[in-house]
Amino acid sequence: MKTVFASEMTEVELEALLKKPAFDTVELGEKAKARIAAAFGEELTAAQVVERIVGDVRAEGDKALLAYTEKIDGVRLEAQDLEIKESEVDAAYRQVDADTLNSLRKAIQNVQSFHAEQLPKTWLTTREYGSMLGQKCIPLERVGMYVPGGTAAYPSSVVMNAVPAAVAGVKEIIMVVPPARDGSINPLYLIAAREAGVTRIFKAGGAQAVAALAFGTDTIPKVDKITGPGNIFVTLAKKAVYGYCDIDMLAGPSEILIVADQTAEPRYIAADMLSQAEHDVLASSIVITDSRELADKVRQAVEQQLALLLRKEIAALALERNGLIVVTDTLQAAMELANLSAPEHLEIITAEPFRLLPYVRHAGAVFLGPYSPEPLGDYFAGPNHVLPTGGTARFYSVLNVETFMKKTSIISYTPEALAAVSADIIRLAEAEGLTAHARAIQIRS
Ligand code: HSO
Ligand code: ZN
Repeated sequence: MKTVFASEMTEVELEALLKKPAFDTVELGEKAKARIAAAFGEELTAAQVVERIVGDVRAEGDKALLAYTEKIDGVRLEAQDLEIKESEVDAAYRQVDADTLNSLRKAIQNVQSFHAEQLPKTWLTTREYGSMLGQKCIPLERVGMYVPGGTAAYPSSVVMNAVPAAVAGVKEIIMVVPPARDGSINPLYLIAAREAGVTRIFKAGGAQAVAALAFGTDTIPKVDKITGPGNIFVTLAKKAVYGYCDIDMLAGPSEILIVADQTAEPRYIAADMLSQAEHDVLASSIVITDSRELADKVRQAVEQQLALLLRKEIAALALERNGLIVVTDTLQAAMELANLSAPEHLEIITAEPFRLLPYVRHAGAVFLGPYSPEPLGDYFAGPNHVLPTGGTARFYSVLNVETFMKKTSIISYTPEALAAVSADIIRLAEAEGLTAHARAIQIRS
């Protein structure tokens, strides 16, 4: 993990350190390359793999989906095995202990009540001569949520995707999840799905599952929007199907950036950095502080705590690659650099964190004060943990209820209201050379 002094660096150097590489420039690991070569019989880039899979599933539906599930996930299924049955979900409940179920239900409650506050209102106002204008908020009818398998299997993400959709009023919430090599699905996934309001679950993963949701197959229904994070293949597939359906965002590896001053507890900062580093070898953990002393203590604390972790290899590699401590002259300068990075999670652990809140311009979620650690938001507080990464917090929002809704405008004029504006409309229509438009107004006068 590097420590740098902002005052000794040029803006360009700081930018290079803090800005994240684009989601599609991620280099495939040797293992992934070997798996591609084995599955396709030739070396292909991630983009080429996705193009092939999406094209095949679009053209051949279930047949291609099942073929890729066998080829890539190593699981041989028939079309009738794709959907998880109610009895399988019932069985999952017998595999999970009561305390875990209880904690999950409390978390869902919190996520529900937070998202209920976000419900947008349909409105109608009266204007001149009794005309009315308004906006109707309508839930999407059917959405698909992608849930990753492998080491990134998070039942909490099922909750974070499904609950806002359910609160929005989406009738059909379809979940896709890649099966493990033995064809099984993590029981907590199934329980989280039922508890959070998922209506159907299919065993399918990767780009093939995204394509199946976007275009529909005989078994998997076509959805209006696909949400949820996944690996590079899933992300590229979402980008490829955008326009056939909507998508939430293009997500990359997890990130945390902590702005702290000398009053912060270094052990807390180290723990929070590690909480993101353990997600992925590509995760990034950054501290920006105006205290050189704190910077040194954080570094020591990270080393001490790293050894205790189950996933220490992953966390160590992530910190080696993307761990960073930046020392600035002032906290204001620290906030400027935080905005430059536009992190997924921004923690502010200073004497008066709320004083820095007005400086936040780009961040997925902000955690204020020493008792608001990032995992509180990952699991429990209520706000969503599906957040923009890779600097995309400049333009994407956190997943929310409106992600699952659309808006339709409402216009209703009376004869008097239309008469009062007819001349203006006719003039504008004629200026565009659209006489039929002009006539549609004239004919009513
Ligand atoms: N921090 C992750 C979400 C997560 N953490 C799920 C634990 N489980 C991305 O926001
Ligand atoms: Zn997390």
